Amino acid sequence: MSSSQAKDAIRIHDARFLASANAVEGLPPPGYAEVAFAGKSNVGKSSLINALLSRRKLVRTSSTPGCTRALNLFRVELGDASFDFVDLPGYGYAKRSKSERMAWGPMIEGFLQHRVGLRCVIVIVDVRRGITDEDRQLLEFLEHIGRDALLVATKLDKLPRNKRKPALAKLEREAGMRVYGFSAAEGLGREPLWRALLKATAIGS
Ligand SMILES: Nc1nc2c(ncn2[C@@H]2O[C@H](COP(=O)(O)OP(=O)(O)OP(=O)(O)O)[C@@H](O)[C@H]2O)c(=O)[nH]1
Ligand SMILES: [Mg+2]
Repeated sequence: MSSSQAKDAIRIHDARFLASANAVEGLPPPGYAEVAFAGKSNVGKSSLINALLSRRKLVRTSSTPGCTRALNLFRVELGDASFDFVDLPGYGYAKRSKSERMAWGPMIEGFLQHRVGLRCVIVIVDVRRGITDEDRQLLEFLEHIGRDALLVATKLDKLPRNKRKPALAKLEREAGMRVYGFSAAEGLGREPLWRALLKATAIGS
């Protein structure tokens, strides 16, 4: 990393767990601009949050799908801006009841539709699996309700280096929008995603 990159790197002053709830009504009132992380179960949402925050274990992760079951709120402080990050339960988890599996569930839908502090939704897919029907439904739903979305393809480290760019380009064609490559395991893509996030929430330059 060059010295100018190091100087510009996003540094987290503080990141801490704030609250957990099973419905929007159970969350504290919005404090700062909120960024939510959504995606299929086990895709790597919680790991991505830890990587963005440079914390190894702030958010609980697991190789067993269905690890995150509630809406979990984390307060994030940069030098000159604060955010609340919301880790959402994954959708498409086969062991849940049928009604829960139908789409992404009433809890997530309620949050996405009604949470007034929400500024941006990060939709996460597995770079090896691409965009599923549910991911597409979610992106269409977000567009329909006027929410800004950023699409992230994670687990990039699972692909050989020469397959990464073509896989991201293919995903961009399929999605019709920019795709941010990421790897929580290798810390790839952290800075570009932070920049996009700051822009989408209109905080920072
Ligand atoms: N190799 C690799 N593994 C990852 C990456 N991100 C997550 N994982 C692994 O994938 C599994 C699921 O990660 P989580 O972050 O718990 O996924 P999640 O989307 O929060 O899962 P749910 O809360 O169950 O919906 C864990 O075993 C992680 O270690 C990545 O970038 N690379
Ligand atoms: Mg999780």
